[in-house]
Amino acid sequence: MRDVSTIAAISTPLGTGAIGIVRMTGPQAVAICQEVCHLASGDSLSAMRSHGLGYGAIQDPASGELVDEVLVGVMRAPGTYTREDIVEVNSHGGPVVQQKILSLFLERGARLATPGEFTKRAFLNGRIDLSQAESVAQIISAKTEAGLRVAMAQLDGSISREIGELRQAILRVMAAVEADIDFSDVDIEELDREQAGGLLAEIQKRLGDLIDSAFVGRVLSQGVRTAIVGKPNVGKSSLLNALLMRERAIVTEIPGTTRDTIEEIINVQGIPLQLIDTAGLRPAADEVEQIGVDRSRRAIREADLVLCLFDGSEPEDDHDRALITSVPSEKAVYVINKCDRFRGQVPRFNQGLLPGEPVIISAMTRQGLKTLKRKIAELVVGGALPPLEGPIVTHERHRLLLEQTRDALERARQGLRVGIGEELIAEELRASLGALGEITGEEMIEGLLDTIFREFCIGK
Ligand SMILES: Nc1nc2c(ncn2[C@@H]2O[C@H](COP(=O)(O)OP(=O)(O)OP(=O)(O)O)[C@@H](O)[C@H]2O)c(=O)[nH]1
Ligand SMILES: [Mg+2]
Repeated sequence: MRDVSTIAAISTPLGTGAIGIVRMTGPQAVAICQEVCHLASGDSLSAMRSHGLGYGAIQDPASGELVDEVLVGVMRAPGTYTREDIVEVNSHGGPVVQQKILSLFLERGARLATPGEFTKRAFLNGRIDLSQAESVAQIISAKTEAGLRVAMAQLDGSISREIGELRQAILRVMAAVEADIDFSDVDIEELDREQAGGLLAEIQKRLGDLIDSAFVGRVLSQGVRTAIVGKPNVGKSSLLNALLMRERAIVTEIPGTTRDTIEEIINVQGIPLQLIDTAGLRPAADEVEQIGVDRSRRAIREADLVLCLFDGSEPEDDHDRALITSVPSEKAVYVINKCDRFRGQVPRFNQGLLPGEPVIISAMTRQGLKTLKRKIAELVVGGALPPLEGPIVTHERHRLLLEQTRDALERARQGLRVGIGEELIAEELRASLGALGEITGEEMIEGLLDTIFREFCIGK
């Protein structure tokens, strides 16, 4: 059922800023705003030209009190973000001012928007499909230019178009196996079973490419979780600071300085790394340190990449050996620090213990950091990001549905090959269409929208 309420929210971040925007969408948006907004021109808000800006003031009708001087934008349906009437009030960016304007709207019948509800309406009113709506949250949270480009392409319909073409192709196969279905809306020529099987294999190949793109997509949109681990005092926090190029974490000569994990994002050759500095791994001296050590262990488990740090100016000990065995070598980068202390000589730390070639650095003098970054990029994407051509899947939800589609098509193809009944094949094909439809939102399952839009910020 169509929601005809009018909703409002503060759309700019809470806090102080030069300008703040309170936004309202729905059939009553203009009427509600008109009750509290007076244009300097003396015109009424409803007389304003669509997509124009008016200068005026917001006044509380109950007290007569002037709330703020504002610029008001009126955008009329259907050529708007939500395809409904939208009013945007640009006020001074103080939280009290914005809250007051919002309250005036709510008192007059608007409802506070839930997270992502403006975008949800854009979807429900048919302006964009679900995959495009999901890209909006991604544009907002993009961490690198490449991540932004991929999210923008998705908003522009890169995924929607690919899904549309795959859908048409599956429908052609369906027509071949299920002769009495009415496919008058699809432009199809007759296929025999063998051709249908060939077409299915082609579709599966395209699905495979899409599924493969999900790795790069995830890297770009979420970043690579990269934990820096090692025993106390090897220079983990110093390395975090050196990579960030600012003094983010406390560094001292006292072992056990870092007690909680610290997370920051850096950009390494276009790849966003979510760096996590951890508490030094050793038998903890107290409860606080123990919690820190537990968190470090969790960081190792959850990380995509682990920088295992050692102090090259000291011989290895049991803590170093324990670390080497506790990190799976596929996701480990071995780093020997403090090379300024053994300049020109071999480190005292025995490199022979390591399952892979270490990078030798000094977090203090920054020596070796470029090599370390290059090694990280190599491990994550084989050196450089692949060219971002064609649609790239960035959502885990989409990847899982694409896999479901591919599996259903595989069963259909096998069915065609061994000659099972048409109904069974048609059923698999329908399942594959259903999974594709869930990506774009043509096919809706209970609770799906709530899960998706919960991730959004309020006011978007
Ligand atoms: N000479 C030299 N000293 C370093 C280098 N990196 C770190 N240090 C020193 O080593 C000490 C420990 O550095 P931290 O970065 O706090 O070490 P950590 O691994 O974070 O230690 P915890 O948080 O206690 O686990 C400090 O005195 C740093 O100045 C380096 O490359 N060369
Ligand atoms: Mg530290």
